[in-house]
Amino acid sequence: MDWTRGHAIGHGSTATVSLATSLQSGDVFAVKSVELLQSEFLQREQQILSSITSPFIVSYKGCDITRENSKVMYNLFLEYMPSGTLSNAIQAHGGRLDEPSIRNYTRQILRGLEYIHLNGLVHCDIKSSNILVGLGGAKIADFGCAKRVEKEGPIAGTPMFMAPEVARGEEQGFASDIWALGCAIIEMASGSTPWHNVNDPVSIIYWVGYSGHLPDFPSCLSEQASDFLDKCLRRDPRERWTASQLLKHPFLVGERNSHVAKQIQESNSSSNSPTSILDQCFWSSLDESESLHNSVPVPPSSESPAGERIRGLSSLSGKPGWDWDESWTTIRGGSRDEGDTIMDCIEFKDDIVSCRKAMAVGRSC
Ligand code: 3AM
Repeated sequence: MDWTRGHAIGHGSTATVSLATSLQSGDVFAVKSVELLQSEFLQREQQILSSITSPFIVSYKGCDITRENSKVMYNLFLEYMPSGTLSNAIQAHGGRLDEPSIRNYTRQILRGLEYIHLNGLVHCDIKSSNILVGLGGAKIADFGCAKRVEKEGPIAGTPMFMAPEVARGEEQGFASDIWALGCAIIEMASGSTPWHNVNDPVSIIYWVGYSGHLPDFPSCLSEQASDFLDKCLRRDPRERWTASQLLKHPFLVGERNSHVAKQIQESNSSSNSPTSILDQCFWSSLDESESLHNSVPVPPSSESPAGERIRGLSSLSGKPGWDWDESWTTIRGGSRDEGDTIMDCIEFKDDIVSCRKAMAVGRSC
């Protein structure tokens, strides 16, 4: 397809997004572009998007390679979503959405999640800035971290949206997307990300993975909405509801179908033998300064056994790669050579210098 690039409409963590026009049809679309040499995530997104189609997923329209200003660019064509991200929509509504809007967006995101999960895919980076809004509602976008559930892969995502099992580097499956959806509901209801009072990523990962705590539930939510959130934010992934189950929750379908939810609840509690997700060895290794009773997480000391555990996250077989902007964007793993340190993957910004120091302990930088 011949096309011309228009103005830039956004900047993601891996690419710049511009408006584009097809020279043949005059159709307007969005083009996500990055230099070919750095296009691994965009190419991964292309592979996934080109294999799926749903009204709740941003549509794939093709890809090509161009030479522009002596740079070779990889371009991914997407349907144009004129209203920007859900994050933009939250800000435009004064920092929080009302419950009917939260319900509508949640239903649309869940339909997208149900579809990709049924197709064996995990998104791995659900958050309001990766949901695009158009005239017909919300669609899931940014599949740069997505993976097939059966494939062992590196941990990816955004610290404050990470499920406990992801933060601990154990697994990243369908249930991890459901936890992230719960975090996106907190964003819609409160205008803040979960754990927003914690200001460095090491503390967040530590806290999410090992504290046993849940994010604060926004007090403005109705009982039904809070119950829905509770089904998303179970620390044990086996206790979290699936996308299909959540689509039948009374918050989305209304009270008259609440008996379906009751059945789901009963079958969940009989099929799961609840086990503590807390790692006793870890807890027994905590010293006083790392006590659970701290209201603000304390990063583990580099010398402590808990510190060892956190540092261990960086040497998992699929070690995390770190990359975020000032609004805490995405950790992406897997693109680095074996010899790289975790720190090589961080885009340094003033506010994460403390993280740089903390994560660099014991590793060459
Ligand atoms: O940089 P901001 O947040 O303003 O809205 C998306 C976001 O804008 C925009 O690109 C930025 C990074 O994701 N964007 C991404 N895909 C888009 C699409 N298909 C898009 N805008 C319109 N249509």
